[in-house]
Amino acid sequence: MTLRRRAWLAAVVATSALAVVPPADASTGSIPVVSPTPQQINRDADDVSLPSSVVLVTDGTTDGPAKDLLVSLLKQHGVRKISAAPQRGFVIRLATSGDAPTPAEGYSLAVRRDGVTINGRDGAGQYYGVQTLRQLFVRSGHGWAVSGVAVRDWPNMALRGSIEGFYGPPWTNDDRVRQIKFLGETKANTYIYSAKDDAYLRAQWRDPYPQQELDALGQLVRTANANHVDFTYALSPGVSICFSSPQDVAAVKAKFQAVYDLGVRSFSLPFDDISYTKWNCAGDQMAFGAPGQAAAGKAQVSLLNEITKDFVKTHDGVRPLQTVPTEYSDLKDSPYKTQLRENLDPSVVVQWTGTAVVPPSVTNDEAQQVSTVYGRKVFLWDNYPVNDYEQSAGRLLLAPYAHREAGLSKYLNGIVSNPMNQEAASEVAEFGVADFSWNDAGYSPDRSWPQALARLAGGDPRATAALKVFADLEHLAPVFGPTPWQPQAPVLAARVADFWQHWNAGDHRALDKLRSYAEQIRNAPAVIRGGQVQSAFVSEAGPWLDATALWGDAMVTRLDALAAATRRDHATAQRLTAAADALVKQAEAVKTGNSNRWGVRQALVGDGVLDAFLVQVRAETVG
Ligand code: LTM
Repeated sequence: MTLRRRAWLAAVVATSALAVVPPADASTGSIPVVSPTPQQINRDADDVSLPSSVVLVTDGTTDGPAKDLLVSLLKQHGVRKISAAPQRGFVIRLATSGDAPTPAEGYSLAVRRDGVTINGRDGAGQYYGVQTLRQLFVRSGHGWAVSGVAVRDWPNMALRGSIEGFYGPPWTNDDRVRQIKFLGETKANTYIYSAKDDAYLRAQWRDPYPQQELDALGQLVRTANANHVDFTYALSPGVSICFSSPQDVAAVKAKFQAVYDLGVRSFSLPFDDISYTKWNCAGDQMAFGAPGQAAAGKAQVSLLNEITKDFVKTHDGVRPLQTVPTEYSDLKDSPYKTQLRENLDPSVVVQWTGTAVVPPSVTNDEAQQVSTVYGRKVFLWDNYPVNDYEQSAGRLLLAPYAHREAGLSKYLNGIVSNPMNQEAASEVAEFGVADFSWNDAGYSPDRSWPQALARLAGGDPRATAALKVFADLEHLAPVFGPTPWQPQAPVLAARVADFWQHWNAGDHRALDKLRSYAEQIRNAPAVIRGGQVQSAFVSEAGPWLDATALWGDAMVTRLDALAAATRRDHATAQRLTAAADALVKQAEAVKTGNSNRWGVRQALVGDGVLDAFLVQVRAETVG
């Protein structure tokens, strides 16, 4: 075993109970970690040294963003000269080819002694082949080598990514640029721009954009195109539209045209969270009948079909229109859904959130049922890790993406995650969404989640370990009801249970063991802040990190008080108990800042587990 692998294994064993796939190791010939999990990856040969001079062979089919990414990766890995002229040497080929796997966006990648060949089914396939190559570089002496693997890979779902669809402060454009680059890196191809509190998308949907806003949108669209991400423009006119008004239909088209001119080629008309049992104008009653579910279905279908006929199909390169129906979170058939099933243009893509707005799981059986109800495969709007509802107030949602059944790709044409108002923190769950939607059969939350944390930590092992401790304390995933779909702090809860079991059996060595984990909690924020962790995450998580340091300190102090009481040093036990009480007060006083729809709240950390444990230890100490 190499020193590097031994050090890595030691770090994993010390910090996590989860199974993790080890990084590439040149000497053992193991298969490197590639995310999303490839469909097929084989170790074909030894690692191949990357020389400082390479030949790059391209042709008319070579994709621009794929080539740009490739060139920058080669430069980052010590290549100083890239020549185009056909000659001998280390040759890298990048093109569209019939040798690539057949599914759209598929690619093959082969590493040989004399070079690397990336064949894409299309431009996106080439780009994803290069994203895989990015993960194949391994250190070799003072230089770099490429893992000797052969990959054949393709996505199981056509649409993968995120929908900025939450209430509360929308992301900044810097957040969006970071998000779009993240999506490209994780082979996700969809960003839906649908922030609820962006006035131009919903409350004032008819208003044209001022030039400054258009310029900012244009920058995002260019970033998306450079990262193979479809910037999907989602206009929500349902709050005030008069469906039968030619002026309102023209206003929708004008809004779409303005962003089409910026390069947008993907559009959505969401109708979620509106009243569909009243009309916004008298004309709709004449055109569609008395207000009600069926009439609402008719009116929405008429707009969606008109925009498909007279915008989507008349504009070059525009992808099928998307919508979110007003009934988006159940399986029951209804007069509304009947209208959509029977009359909606078959090309229109319909979104669905599962059996609830925030479902505890998504199964094949449910997805099959809903695809029957809507008469088409559906596109999952997954309300995780969004934190804009009451039960999520005060929380960062950092648990793995889980409880989605392998096999969903048969019934879903895609998944987009609705993230938190905190962009960088959302990337933890979104990483899993990208992994699952690429290869649902090969997905494992236990493998994907540590990879997401390691990525956030910039590959820094100490910071990754600290992030695991921190994320465990932000693990609770709520639903709209009282029972969360993922529990709070499972690692801490298991350690606490183990502690009491031993303590109650008279084994006082348990205290030291738990104290060292309490120290990890106390120290995690400083390690995260001092390591290579993405700076946007560190700033978004600021209040939760502050609170974690205080809760960790309180836990260490409480355990020290218990130790003092056990050796009958009551004065010390009392002093430390008072000190821990003060730390708990300070921890409870840390607020989130006004970053969500729910405003300023307590920044919750391990709630229900850590605080409850501290109460129990206090009782054990002072009687
Ligand atoms: O989920 C949908 C389709 N619509 C809204 C979202 O905008 C919101 O972020 C989530 C979570 O609160 N709930 C919704 O109903």
